[in-house]
Amino acid sequence: MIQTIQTTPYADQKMGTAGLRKKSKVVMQKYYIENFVQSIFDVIGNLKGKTYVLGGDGRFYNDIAIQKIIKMAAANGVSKLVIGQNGFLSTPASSNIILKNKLDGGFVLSASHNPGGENGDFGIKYANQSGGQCPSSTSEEIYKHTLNIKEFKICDAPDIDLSKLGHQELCGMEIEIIDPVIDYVKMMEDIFDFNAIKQLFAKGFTMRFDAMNAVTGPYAQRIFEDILGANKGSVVNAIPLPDFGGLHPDPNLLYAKELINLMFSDQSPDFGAANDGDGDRNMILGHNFFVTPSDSLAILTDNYKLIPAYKNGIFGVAKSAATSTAVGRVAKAHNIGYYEVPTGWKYFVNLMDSNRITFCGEESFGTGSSHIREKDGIWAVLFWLNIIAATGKSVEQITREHWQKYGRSYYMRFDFEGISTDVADKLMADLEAKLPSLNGKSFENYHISNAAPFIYNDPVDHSSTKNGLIIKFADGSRIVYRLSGTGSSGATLRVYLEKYDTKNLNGDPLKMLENILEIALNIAEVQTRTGKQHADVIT
Ligand code: G16
Repeated sequence: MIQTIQTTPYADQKMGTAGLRKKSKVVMQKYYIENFVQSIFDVIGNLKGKTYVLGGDGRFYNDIAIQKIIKMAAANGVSKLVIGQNGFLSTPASSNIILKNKLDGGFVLSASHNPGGENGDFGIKYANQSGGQCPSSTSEEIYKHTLNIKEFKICDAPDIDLSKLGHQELCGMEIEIIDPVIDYVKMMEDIFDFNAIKQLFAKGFTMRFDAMNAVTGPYAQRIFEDILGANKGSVVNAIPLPDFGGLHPDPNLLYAKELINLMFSDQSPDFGAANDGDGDRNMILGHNFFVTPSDSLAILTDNYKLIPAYKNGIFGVAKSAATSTAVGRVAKAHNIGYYEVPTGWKYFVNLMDSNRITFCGEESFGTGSSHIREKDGIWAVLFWLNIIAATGKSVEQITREHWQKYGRSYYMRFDFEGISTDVADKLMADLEAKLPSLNGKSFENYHISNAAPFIYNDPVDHSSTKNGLIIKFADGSRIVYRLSGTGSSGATLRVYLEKYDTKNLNGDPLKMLENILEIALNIAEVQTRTGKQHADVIT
């Protein structure tokens, strides 16, 4: 039943910030998935005795890709696959299953927050035994392999019935179909004070969780409504759909419109949150109030003692370089380790594995802890609910008190999308060449104290990674430039701005950052080079 089929390479199977992300139609090309997956199996090698997790966010083409991967895993000698029922598994749930059962890795079929559907995006994230995505050195090896691939192995058999829980067998490989939610719920119960949160809801506290027609709907309904007692209907857009019902499943101010409109209205519940396609991103809202992901990381870290799993102490905390420096001040106050890494959750994994950090987060709506090796959307929501239950304070009160204590990092990100790759690469290369000449220069009242590429030297594996360009000002303000690594075509320039203030805590972020924005756009010649006068997305 095992067939070896001849194929020819594709030149574009390079993983980005988080796995391979492509237009669905690209992935639907003949043997596209097969080439990529065979390359992973070939690079891992020696698959006998190995067990992998498999699942996804249910987006378009998941059903086809998952059957291909099952049959290829069997043909390549994998011993066992653990698969989420009907092919569903959120990224955090998958990481948990790998870690808890000490498995060899896994595959999540998702392009995360990117839209789905035949005209949307598709993706594959490959995790190794750490429960986190493979390091860049491995993805580079896999990419090289894809460029020379000549054949793949596949088991010639009918499709597996993914709706049936329990054990099956294919070409000598064991398959276990599991409930995707049970283990994840148990893990959350072990971390947070569910009784306190239950009492909060029992007293009439209201919330709205927008699952954006993506994978977290079933997890959120089980946890928030069934277990914690939030009103029925608190979780909306709860059924995962192949095209996310036309939504862009990115929990931010632009794409989670329905939730934003509600939270900024008179009908607002006490608390609002959204997750992305595969359940690793989160957005936190209060009545008329938005918490930036950078502030959220700082606030969660500052309140770790309120959470049962962390109350006895945490290691350190880490953030991506582009994320605001707010959490750095908290780390200093608590005298815990503090690390800055390149954008990409995989860079946190070594720090967690070596007990250097417990918490980590990114400006791109990602927060998490060492309970798994991926960011975790529902974890962040539960953390906020636990703080609210323990303090009796609102989201706005908690955040404002945090600013009183530590000062406020005004922070925004401006994305210039759909730029040609050549233009974007040249903009970054020219800017990098210009950085040394900017050191010591002043723009209006802003004095540049340091302008340099961000270079990360991993303290564990000693690898070195360059990611983005940073301009620091004497008053603590910062500009960070990066090209996104999660797009499926063209390039996206991200310009991240931060201004720290200890006195004016109630300003409008756009107003507070308008001078730095102008400086940032001028220095990099963004408008003339991209032809865009304004950012396409502002978060
Ligand atoms: C992925 C990574 C994150 C990263 C984000 C944005 O998230 O896991 O670590 O911050 O992409 O990356 P970029 O700025 O390169 O587009 P996700 O949720 O898409 O898997």
